[in-house]
Amino acid sequence: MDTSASPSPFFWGAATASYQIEGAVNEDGRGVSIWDTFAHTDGNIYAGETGDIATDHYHRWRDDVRLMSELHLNSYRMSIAWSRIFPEGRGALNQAGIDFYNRLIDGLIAHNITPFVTLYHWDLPQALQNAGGWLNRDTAKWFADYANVMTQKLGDRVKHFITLNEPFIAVYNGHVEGSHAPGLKNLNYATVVMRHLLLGHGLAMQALRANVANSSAGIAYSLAQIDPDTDKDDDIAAAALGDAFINRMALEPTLRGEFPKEIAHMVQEDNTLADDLRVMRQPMDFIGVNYYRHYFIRAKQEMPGFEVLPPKTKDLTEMGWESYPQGLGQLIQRIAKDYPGHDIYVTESGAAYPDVLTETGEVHDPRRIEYLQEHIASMQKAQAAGAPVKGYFIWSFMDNFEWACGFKPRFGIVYTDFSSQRRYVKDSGKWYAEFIANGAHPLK
Ligand code: IFM
Repeated sequence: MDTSASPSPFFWGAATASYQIEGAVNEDGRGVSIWDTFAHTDGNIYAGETGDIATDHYHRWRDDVRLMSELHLNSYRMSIAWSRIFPEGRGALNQAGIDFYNRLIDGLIAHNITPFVTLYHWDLPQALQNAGGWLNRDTAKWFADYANVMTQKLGDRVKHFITLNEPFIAVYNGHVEGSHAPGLKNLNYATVVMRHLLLGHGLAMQALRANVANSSAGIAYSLAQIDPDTDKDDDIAAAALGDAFINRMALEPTLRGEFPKEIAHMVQEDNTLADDLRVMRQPMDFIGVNYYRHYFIRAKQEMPGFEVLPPKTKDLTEMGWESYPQGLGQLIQRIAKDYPGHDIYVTESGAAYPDVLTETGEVHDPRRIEYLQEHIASMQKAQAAGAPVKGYFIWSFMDNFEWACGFKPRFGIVYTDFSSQRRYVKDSGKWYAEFIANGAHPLK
């Protein structure tokens, strides 16, 4: 727990994840992850792209950190590739992996950039998938072992840890819909995988607390603003069920020690459930909000009993997602009210738009600037209303490998030319830098 007396600054940062930026998949002893396997399987990724090279951050991190500092970021959210540390997921430790992250973290600190380290951003070592992946309860224990090592190694300099990134997306995209690694498709897997991920979180938190003095830790939840399609009773009930499935399946066990009542029937009742829930509910310092989506939901007969409708507006990002800034403020206020006693970080917020690099090396992205301004304004309003928001991280620092969509959607405030690997600061990056440098005053 953070017991230091001096108040923290507001964290203005940007976020990335290991598989999306690092590349160097065969270097310095890194083991294979489920994303290597999934991306190298025909038909899984747009245009057959992979993260083999990604943004080559593994080799270019020094320049990237310098650029973050030039953009006045005071914080940076990054993730660790588990298979660089344990190539087989467990067992023999790969010191070269630790060395890489040590150098990166020292580089960030030398530039006065506070690292926020995510331990799991979806790149499970393939060897553990071969043993059942998150369907295997032991994976929770292996995750805790890995978290134990990482927090021992980094905890003298890193205080902010995020155990899991978006557990619901790992569950749904990876194990129900199959659009993400490991590509499984079974609704019955949802609560099994969630249970093991959250058990892993709880065990990892215990290790982290033992290893890191003055730690500040939490989860980055994927949270959507959800509204019923109509005011009919069955749509209202379906929206509550959708909210239980999409938002609260990860929130409630970790913050209240129970699965939401609407989906309790999907959870296997066995003699370890009560103990597992106790472990999942570890005291957390902050709740991370990754916010991108606004869903209208209506009732549906078939499982899971609700249906998410297509967006009702034409103003969509390149991902086909509605820009709905007021949803961020609504969610923040709801989280502050329903789960009091935690700081709140917007651990991801941002948008993909089809950017064009001009011949003079500029990228004019007014829609992204507008998106960011509106979302920051919405967050600031929630803060002014009393919500304890302490940081905002743009997704993403630079254009990178957007999972099944490959390199097509560009989320960065820095443009990546994937053929030369040169970086170009977009207008949105310049705007963010100026906004921070001028004191980050409330936006309208
Ligand atoms: O790129 C992802 C990130 O890895 C997790 N949150 C959503 C982003 C945009 O899809």
